[in-house]
Amino acid sequence: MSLVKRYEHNPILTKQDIPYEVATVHNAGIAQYNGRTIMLFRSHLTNGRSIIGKAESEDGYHFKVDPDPFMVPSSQGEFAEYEEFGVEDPRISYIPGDGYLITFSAYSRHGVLIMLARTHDFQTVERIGPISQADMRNVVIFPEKFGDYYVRLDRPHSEISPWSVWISYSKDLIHWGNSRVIMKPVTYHWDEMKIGPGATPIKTTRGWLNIYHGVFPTMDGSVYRLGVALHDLNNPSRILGVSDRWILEPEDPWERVGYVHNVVFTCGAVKDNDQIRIYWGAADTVMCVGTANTEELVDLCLDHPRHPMGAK
Ligand code: BMA
Repeated sequence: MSLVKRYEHNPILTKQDIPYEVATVHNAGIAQYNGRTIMLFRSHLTNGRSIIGKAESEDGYHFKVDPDPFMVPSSQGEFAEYEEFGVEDPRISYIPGDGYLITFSAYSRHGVLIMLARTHDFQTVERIGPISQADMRNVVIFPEKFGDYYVRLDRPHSEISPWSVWISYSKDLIHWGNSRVIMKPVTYHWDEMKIGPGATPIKTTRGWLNIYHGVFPTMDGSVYRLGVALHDLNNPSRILGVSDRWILEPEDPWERVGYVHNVVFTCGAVKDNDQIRIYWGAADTVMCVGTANTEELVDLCLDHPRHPMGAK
């Protein structure tokens, strides 16, 4: 049984839809803006480095792509040194009063770190600056403040393994701290190699739903799947349950074969009545979408849990 119902016309965006030359279209951040669904997708250029494009849709399934990229690596100014090798995997969080906050991975000779940018209209975008040291990836900010604090999920990309999900706090979006690890892979489990935050967390009546990715190493390379965890509404460092089973794995031909085989990877999902529309990059090559019932995902976290910290 698949909890995520794939859209029958997947993939919804491929390089053929892009008006400029790219090799891939994947790992898109998603937001609702003025009643439309905005997609900020990553594309590899034909030199292997990544940029971020923008597409928008009235129904969440049919997207129209902007004629020009939305963000390319800065070529001048104080951040150019950190974006030289590309910008990847954006996540978007709308916080009333703050606008649309975009976290993305910036690659350079100094490693990978997280940059924060902001837009109010998806026409112009302002870089706020780096919000981590190297090496860090997959940072996603909760779309609400907790008291005086912004809260984010982190994934240090370090020598220390297995790579796990951390949480950090900030009063001003720039200086983050009080960091701690809250969720780890489970040995000989579908996510045993590494896990990382995926979509911007979605608020439900029973907790924040965190759709994350988990990786399993095989003789044929790594398999990226999606799982779900539920975080306490008032204290997101407290995990109420992590589902023992995955919710999505590579099955369709374009999920199994592509730039990187056997990958489903999400950076964004949105509420759609009682459903969640989940968007995922497939095989690092195309974008797909599917829906899942919100309450079913929450039940899964609570009814079939595994230990958040990886204990057996
Ligand atoms: C991860 C990141 C993602 C990518 C995935 C599969 O480490 O690089 O951007 O989708 O690998 O290649």
